Amino acid sequence: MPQDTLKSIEACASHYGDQAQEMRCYLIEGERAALEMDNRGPIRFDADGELAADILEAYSRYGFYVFEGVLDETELKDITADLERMRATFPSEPDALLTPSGEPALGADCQAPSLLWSKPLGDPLGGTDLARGRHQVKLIEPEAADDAPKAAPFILLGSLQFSEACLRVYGHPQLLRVAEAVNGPDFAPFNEALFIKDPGIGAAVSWHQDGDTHWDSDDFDEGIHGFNFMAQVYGSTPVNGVWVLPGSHKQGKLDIKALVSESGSERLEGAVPIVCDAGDVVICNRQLVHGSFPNSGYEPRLTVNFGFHRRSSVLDVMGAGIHNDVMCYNAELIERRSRVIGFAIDARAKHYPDEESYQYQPFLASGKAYLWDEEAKAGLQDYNLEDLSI
Ligand SMILES: O=C(O)CCC(=O)C(=O)O
Repeated sequence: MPQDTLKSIEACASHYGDQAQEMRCYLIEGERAALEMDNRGPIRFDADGELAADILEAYSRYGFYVFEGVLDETELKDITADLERMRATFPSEPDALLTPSGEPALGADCQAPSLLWSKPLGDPLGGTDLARGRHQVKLIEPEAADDAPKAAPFILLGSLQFSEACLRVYGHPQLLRVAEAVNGPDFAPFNEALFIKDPGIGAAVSWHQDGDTHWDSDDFDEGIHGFNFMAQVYGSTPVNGVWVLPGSHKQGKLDIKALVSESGSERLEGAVPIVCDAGDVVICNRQLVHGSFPNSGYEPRLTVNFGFHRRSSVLDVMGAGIHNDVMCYNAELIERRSRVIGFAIDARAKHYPDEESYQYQPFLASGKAYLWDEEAKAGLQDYNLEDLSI
């Protein structure tokens, strides 16, 4: 274990009062168990160009897989540069329209939600009715330092309208081939966000399963609510990373309060942290029980999150109303929302001219071509009003 992670584990544990020793053991033991699992390695395709069968099998078994070394240092630097540029225009406080220096803030001209905040080391979703009550328990909210800011940036929604570097990750040809392998060649978008977990203040996301609409479906199976890619810009550790309960994506909608009670604490038995180096990209089934503790350690986490669905999971389906208004996702809406895939592929092709671009089957079938230019950029404002939220 890198020395810094151990220091962060000690720092994190020290925030948990009389549970410090249990927390310390949980973090150390969790990391050990995670690194023993056989679900990590580079993205590999077989001789026929199909995603390697053992990767698909491990993803199905555990509900997540860590693709190592997908983003190189230059691409990571582009993302952090975008984040710094965005941070410079963050509102002066939650819901403010201006930056501290009085300029229009990022997202101030958007109708759709963009930057969400939390109290430092808080768990703003846990135990609330937000997101239709999917975060059933409130995690411990440790005390932040006296000099911590009053509010910590938490989630940036509709992130692709604010960051071309994130848009280019969205158009990554190998990741899109993985999306095709898992959800079929006509896969459809879900939503995109940045999870910002600054050290000493970053908020928790309490244990939950994503997915809302299909738990009782006759066609229910492990893949019906899609998956998220989680690209790690600085890496992720047991302290700041997402924890998951392997295999829980196959078990239907679970009673998380009961899991907490059986475990005797919020430290769910059998859960493991998703441990990553910078540049790794996780595929995480949305039905997997997952969550993250407040980041009371020393290392930042920035996750470029973006998900995809099977087309059959969204076509003519009434949305859940979690990421936007309730609406029916007809073919026209899905086609319009999918334009972002086209822009991302073109933005990436322009930036990496030597890379073979991904060919998205629905565009080949419709003959539609999408160019990433100033007009396209302007047209992305509020694109997340049409996230495919199931
Ligand atoms: O990144 C995190 O801490 C939480 C991510 C998450 O809950 C999600 O992607 O659904």
